[in-house]
Amino acid sequence: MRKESELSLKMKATAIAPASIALIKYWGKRDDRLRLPLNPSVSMNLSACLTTTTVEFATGHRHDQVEMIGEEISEKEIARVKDHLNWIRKLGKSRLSAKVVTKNSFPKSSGIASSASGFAALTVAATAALGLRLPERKLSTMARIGSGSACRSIPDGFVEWKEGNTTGSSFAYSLYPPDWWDICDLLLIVSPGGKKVSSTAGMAEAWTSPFFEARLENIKDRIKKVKKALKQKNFILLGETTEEEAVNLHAVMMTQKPPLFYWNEGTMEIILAVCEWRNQGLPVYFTIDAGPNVHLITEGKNEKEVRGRIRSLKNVKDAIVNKPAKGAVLAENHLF
Ligand code: 2P0
Repeated sequence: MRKESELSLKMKATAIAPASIALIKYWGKRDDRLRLPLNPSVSMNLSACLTTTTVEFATGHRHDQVEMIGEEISEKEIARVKDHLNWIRKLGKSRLSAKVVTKNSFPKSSGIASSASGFAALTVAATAALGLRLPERKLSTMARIGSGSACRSIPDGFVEWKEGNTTGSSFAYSLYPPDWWDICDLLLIVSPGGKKVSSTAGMAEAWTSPFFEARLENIKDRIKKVKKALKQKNFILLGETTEEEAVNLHAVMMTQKPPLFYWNEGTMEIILAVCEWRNQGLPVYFTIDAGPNVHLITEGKNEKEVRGRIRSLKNVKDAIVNKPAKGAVLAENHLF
């Protein structure tokens, strides 16, 4: 049999994957290379924050090429994509170089970490292009090696990432499908541009916070509460636990060495407004990832009221409305 390098081969696939909002956050690794987390996390896939990626392996490509439509991509990011392609080539026993083209549905200014949707879409497209037919669990573990949170963008809807202690046991699975509960995530943009300290770099110093050990201890209780809230569709329990978790995460970030202050005045304006709206009887809660922008969590029936109130906030530049979404899927339309 001739080797693949001697044949004229072209193998192409496209995938779409969502970013997510973590209700229980991932912050800290037990293994940096394999991206094994120190705690389990729970998230909801976001319907309006999608990455589409086309991967083509071909004998005609002399080396890996990576392009992002409408955005700059740094050398460091390209190197990370190539590393991930190497893992996938090893799995598929291939030596072919790849062309990768990717685009996000959400603006870079939204501050959403595109590594989750990006590495989930890359994993699904690249494995399919090589003809690998992998079960969801394996796709999730592969995506995790690219970026931890990417493993949560593979399954549908509301998702739990089991921390595990080996590569095979650290994967995400669907707790409930997207139509389980009409939850709305309103992503409020207060600050354009990328963040100064990446999540990868920031979480490497999590252990320097005197509160980190306590966080890992009481996160178990919060995981139970969030899962119970999802099961019972208990919105108050979901909101209170999600908000408590976000503040706990940022208390750790702010007390790391060096400290990470992701919040700005716009973040604080929203936090105080949400507390006030709740005092007035409107069930809405906030959560915040590694940046200043704020996600408001409410039920679909209150979305209109919350959207109306957002207009009074002077620091909000844009709002992206998300519903629970399915996980990564293959798509027919290639980007090239
Ligand atoms: C989360 N974050 O659970 C939390 C909330 C940031 C704050 O997952 O180093 O970009 O690539 O595994 O996946 C960001 O972590 O980090 C993250 P790497 P990743 O959504």
